[in-house]
Formats: sequence, structure tokens, C-alpha cells
Amino acid sequence: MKTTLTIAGSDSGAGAGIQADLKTFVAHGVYGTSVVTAVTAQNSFGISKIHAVPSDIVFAQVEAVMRDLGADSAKTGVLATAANVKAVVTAIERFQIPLVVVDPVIMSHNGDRLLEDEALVLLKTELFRRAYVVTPNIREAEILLGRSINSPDDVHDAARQIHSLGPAAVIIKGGHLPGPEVIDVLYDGISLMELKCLRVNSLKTHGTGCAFGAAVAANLALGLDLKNSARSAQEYTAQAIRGRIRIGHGYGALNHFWNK
Ligand code: PXL
Repeated sequence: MKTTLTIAGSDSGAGAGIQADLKTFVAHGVYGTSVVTAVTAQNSFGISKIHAVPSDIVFAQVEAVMRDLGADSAKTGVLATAANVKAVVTAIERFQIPLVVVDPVIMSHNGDRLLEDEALVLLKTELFRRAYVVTPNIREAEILLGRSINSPDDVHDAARQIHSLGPAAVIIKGGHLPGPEVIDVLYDGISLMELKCLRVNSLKTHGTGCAFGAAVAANLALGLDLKNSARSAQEYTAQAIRGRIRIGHGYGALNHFWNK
């Protein structure tokens, strides 16, 4: 069986974070392993507390997984601190972790900060260049580049600029731009592709970024190329939003098992 490793923050109930990643892995038929980088107290309305896990414990968790189960691909989510980013960079090098999907989570749905300023710098200078693909949403791309993104042309430029930070490829998730279609932009340094799907109207979209990135990582582990991994992940995420379940009263939850 293929295995995928998620290195991310926990979520006590909102449908995001490490639990969302693991559900997505199960839905794709890969064996999921997990490294907790931060513990959040949250529900579908938002986060009340975040507690970063010490970086030596983060590294030890990766080591435990890699010395036994290995990984066919990996995904990073909330890393919280600069020390954790450094530990993850070291672990990727040491254990030669392949096909790393970096979801550069900076803020929660409601604007709670999930990454220190110093960690953001290290993400750009150290982690991105070890990534197979970086998957920011529009807001994250704006913060990474320090400018606003308002049009499809802006998204194309942003994809090229983030690619110049060193990842093999970039997918900018277009869900935050208005319009009847969601357009995700994939750039691999050679060609730029627009992946389009009909927007599913819902306020309950918390955790969609996690589901998308985890689906990309699972698909890569299964041997799909990046373009097909991204297309399939877009469809999986849209269906997870469409398959809404009546749980929670805020911005969740997705139905990760719409396909079961
Ligand atoms: O959706 C991004 C995300 C990822 N991981 C954790 C989160 C959030 C957003 O709130 O809390 C743990």
C-alpha cells in the first residue's frame, strides 16, 4: 500500500488540519501517517488556542515514521514556528522525503495567525525549494508576495513569481476570487495551466485547502502526474464541499467521504 505523510497542526473539530488530511488519505486509499506540529483548540467557528509542539519532538516524529513506514509522498500544513520549519527542512533532507506538497498555511479561515513572521521567511527561503509543489490560496499568495491579487493575470504572475522561489511547481488555488468558476493555476516552470471547475456555493468551506493539498499528495503517492493529481484533487474538494454534512454551526464541515 502507498503511504503519505502529513506534517501539520491538529484540529479539534473544524474539519481542517491533520485530521482532515488523514480523512482525505483514507478516501484515496493510501495509508496515512502524521506528524503533529501544533495543537489547536478549534471548532467550526474558529481557533481559541494554539500550542506549538517543540521542534525536536516534530523531528523525532518524522524520524519515527521514516525509519519504519517510509513515505511515497508528503504534505506540510501549519508549521507554526521557525524552529519547526527548520526541523522539517532538515528531516526532508535527512530522510530524502519525496514528492513534498507544501501548503503554506499562514492564517486560519477567520484570520488567526498560524505561522510566526520568522517562519514565513524560512518557508520562502528554505522550505519552498525542497517542495515538489507549493499550494497557496490567493490570500497566502498575496502575503508571500506582498501585493494584492485581483485578476486572472495577477494570479498567473504570482504563480511565476512563487515558482522563482524554488519549488518544482506551484498551484495557486483560485477559490477566493469571485466568479461562477473556480480557476486553479498550475505552473511547473514550463507551462501554465488553468484548471477550471464550477464553483460550489457554500459558506462551509473551512478546511478546503487541507483537503485539496492532501488529495494532491495522495494522488502523487498513487503515481499520478502533477496535472492529473491537481485535476482529481480539485474534483475531490468540490465534491467534499457539495456533500455537506450537518455537523457544527460555523464554517465547517466538509464531507471527506462523499465518494464512499
Ligand atoms: O485550513 C488551514 C488550516 C490548517 N491546519 C490547521 C488549521 C487551519 C485553519 O484554521 O487550523 C490546524
